[in-house]
Amino acid sequence: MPRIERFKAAQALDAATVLDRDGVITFDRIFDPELVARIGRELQRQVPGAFDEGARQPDDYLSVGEHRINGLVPIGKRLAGALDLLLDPALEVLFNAALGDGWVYESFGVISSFPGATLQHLHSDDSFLFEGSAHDGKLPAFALTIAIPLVEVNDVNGGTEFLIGTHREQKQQSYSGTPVSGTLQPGDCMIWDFMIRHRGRPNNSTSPRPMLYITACRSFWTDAVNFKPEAQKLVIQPDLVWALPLEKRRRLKRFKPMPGLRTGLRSVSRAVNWCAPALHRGLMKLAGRQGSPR
Ligand SMILES: O=C(O)CCC(=O)C(=O)O
Repeated sequence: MPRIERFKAAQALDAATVLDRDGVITFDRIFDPELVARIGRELQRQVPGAFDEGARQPDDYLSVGEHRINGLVPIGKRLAGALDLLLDPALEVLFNAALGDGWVYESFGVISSFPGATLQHLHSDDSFLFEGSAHDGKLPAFALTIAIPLVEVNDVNGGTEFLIGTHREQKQQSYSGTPVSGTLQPGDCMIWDFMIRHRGRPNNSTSPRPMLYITACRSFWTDAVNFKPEAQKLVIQPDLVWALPLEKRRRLKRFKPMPGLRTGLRSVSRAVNWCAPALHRGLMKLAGRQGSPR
């Protein structure tokens, strides 16, 4: 009977080999559960809709099944701990091996199933690159999904189940084989190849089942399937990024700055420069600023 293999942080290279073979792996206790709990409390304050179906939904939220949502979450100062998760050394080793040295983060958000969520349809996280060609089902990983549970995930509140190995199969109408899943504790994380066929299981508990939901990918690829073209997929408070050493910052190079006074002023300045360059030059002179070289 296939199963989802579990690894410790120190086994990240072995995890990469199995991820390539099976399409999904679990890391046990890779993160400090107390840090994950703190992030969960802050997320509940900022995005109540990820914890209560009746509350305000996350930005750019998508319904991904009955009583099941997926939404983007900006990383501000109070969620800065999320960067410690993203930049964890074991993930760096795994993603280098699975996605190549130039890999980057593409999106950061949350996925929740609420009480009453039913079995999701079987799917891959992307449409099929090169569908109908000889390359279909033969591609190395180009994107990975990272799910970090904020509560225990078990048979009652329903984790995600996978058809092992289907990331290397051509698209089919139906699949044989028995889907497998596994329990998760806060501090664990599950990582899967975008192409593996999987689905969320029913949530038969009385509580929500939120997980941080993140995409990492090769540098040529961007997610044009799961988000609107204008979606802000990775929004971070800029000083949190600039404070990082270069080798960590490069994993976040797709980030968009959190809107604040400075970004607002910069947008107004750009608009004035575009519509009335002479006025813009005058204003910049008044403000004692040189135009910035591009
Ligand atoms: O909720 C889950 O367990 C998985 C959800 C999922 O795979 C998706 O929405 O793409």
